[in-house]
Amino acid sequence: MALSHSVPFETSVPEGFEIGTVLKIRGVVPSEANRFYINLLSCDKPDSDIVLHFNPRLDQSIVVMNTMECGTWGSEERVFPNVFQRGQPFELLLIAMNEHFKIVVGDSESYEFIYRLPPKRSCLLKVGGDVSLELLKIF
Ligand code: PGZ
Repeated sequence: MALSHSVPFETSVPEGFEIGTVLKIRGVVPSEANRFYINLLSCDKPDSDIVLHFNPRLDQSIVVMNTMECGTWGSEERVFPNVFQRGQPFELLLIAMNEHFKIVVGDSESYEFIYRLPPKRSCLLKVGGDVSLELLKIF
C-alpha cells in the first residue's frame, strides 16, 4: 500500500500562491467517496476567505469551484469531469496563471477559474474530505 498523507491535510504556502506557483497532487478517490476539496485559504483571514475551493462531487458527477469571502460563498462554477471516478487514481496540477487558476487533471482535462481574489493572498493549502492523498508538492 502506498504511503498517504492523512486527511484533512494542511500545509502553509509561506510566499503565497503567487503567479507561476504550481501545486501537484496525486491521490486516489476512495470507492465509497462522495466529496472532497482542495482549498486555498487566505493568510489574513484564514477562517473566512477561500481564494479557491475546488470540490469534486462524486455523488453528483460534477466539480464545483467557488470562493468564500467574509464567510459567504460566491457563485459556483461547475464543470463536468470524467477524470474523477470512485476507486480511481488521479493526478492534478493547479497552476497560478496571470488571470486565472488552471487546473489540469490527468492528460485530458483542464479547467480555468478566473481570479476573484488575488492568488498571492493564499497562504494555506488544505485538502480534505473523501480522498486519499499520496503526493503533494508545491513548486
Ligand atoms: O464546505 C464544503 C465542504 C466541507 C467539507 C467537505 C469534506 C466537503 C465540502 N462544501 C460547500 C461548498 O462546496 C460550497 C461551494 O459553493 O457549496 C456548499 S453547498 C451550497 C457546500 O456545503 P456542504 O457542506 O456540501 O453543504 C452544506 C449544507 C449542509 C446541510 C444542508 C447545505 C444544506
